[in-house]
Amino acid sequence: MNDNVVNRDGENHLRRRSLLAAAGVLGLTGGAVAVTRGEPARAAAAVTKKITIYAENLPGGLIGYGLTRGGATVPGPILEMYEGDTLEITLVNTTTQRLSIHPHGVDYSTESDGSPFNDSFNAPGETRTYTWRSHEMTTVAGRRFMPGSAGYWHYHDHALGTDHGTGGLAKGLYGALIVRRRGDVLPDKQITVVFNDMLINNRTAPNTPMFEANLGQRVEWIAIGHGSLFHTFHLHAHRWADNRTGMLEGPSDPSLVIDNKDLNPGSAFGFQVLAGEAVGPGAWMYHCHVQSHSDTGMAGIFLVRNADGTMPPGAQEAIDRFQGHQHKAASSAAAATATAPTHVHGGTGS
Ligand SMILES: [Cu+2]
Repeated sequence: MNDNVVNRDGENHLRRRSLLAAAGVLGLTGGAVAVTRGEPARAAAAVTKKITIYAENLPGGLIGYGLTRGGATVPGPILEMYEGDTLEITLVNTTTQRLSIHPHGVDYSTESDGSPFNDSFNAPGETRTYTWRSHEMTTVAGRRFMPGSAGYWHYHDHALGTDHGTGGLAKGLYGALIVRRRGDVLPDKQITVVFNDMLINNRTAPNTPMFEANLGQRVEWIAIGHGSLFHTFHLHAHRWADNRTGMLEGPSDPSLVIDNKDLNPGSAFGFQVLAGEAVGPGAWMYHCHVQSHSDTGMAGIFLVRNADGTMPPGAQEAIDRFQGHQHKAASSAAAATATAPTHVHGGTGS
C-alpha cells in the first residue's frame, strides 16, 4: 500500500483514506510522511525555536508585538511552527502596563497561560518567557485519531485593561499563529486579517490595508476575530475549502467550498488561494458581510496584479473609487448594528 501521494507541487501528503485504513497504532514521522505500524507516534526532527517579542506602544494609542525593538506592528508577526516543535518566546514588555501573550491551539502550562488568573503575565517593564509546545496526530486503540496541533490559530494579550486582555486586544496586541503538518504546501505570500470590533487590523475604510499579489501567486490568508461583535469574512472572486488547509485533498474530499465564513471573537481560520485563479487580475474586495459593518468601513482591497507585476486595466480606477468613497466613521461596537447604511458603493464589484 502506498501511503504517500505526491501532488502537483511535489509535496507529499498522507492520503486520508490510507490513514483510515491502517489499523492499530500509527507512527507519523517528519519529512516525507510515512506510516509505521506498531510504533508510537513521534515528532521526528522536532525543534525548539527561541524568539524574542517586544510589546511596544505605537502611534495613535496602539500597542503592538514585534520581533525587533522598534518593530512592533498591528497585527503582530505571523508565528509559525511544525507539529512537534516548541516555541520559546521571551516577551519584553516595554510599556508601563501589565500585558501578556496567550496562544490558541498549542500546548502550554499554567506558567505560560498569559492570564492574570494564573499569575502569568509581564508586569510593566518586565521580561518573561512563555513556552508553547505542539504535537503530531496520534492514534489509540479503537482507531481513535487524536488530533495534532496543526491549524490556523492566533495569539493575543490576556492581561491589559482587564483580566481578559480586553484593553490589549482593543489596542492591537494580537497576531496569527500557524502550526503546520509536515508536508503542508507553503505559500508565496501571507496575509493576516483581523476583524476587531468595527475595525480591520485596527483600521477603517478607506485606510484598511490593501493586500497585493501577482496573478498565480499562492496567497495564504489567516482570518481572526476579536472584540464583541459577530462578523462574516468574504473575499471576492476567490474561494476555498472549509477544512484545515483550505484546499481539497482529492476528488472525494467532502469539504464544503465557500467564499464567506463566520469570523467571531476568538475564532480563526486560514486558507490558500492562487491569486486571480479562474477570474484574472483586478482590484478585488474583501470585507465583512454583515451589511452594516461593510457600510461603516469593514472593507478593503485585495489587488491582484498581472503576473509580471504591472497594474491590470481598471484596477487603479477601482482603487481611486474605493479611496474616494464616503464611509461613516466607525462607531462604537454597540451602536454599529443599529445604524442604517448611508453610502453608495463605487463599483469595485459587489
Ligand atoms: Cu462585521
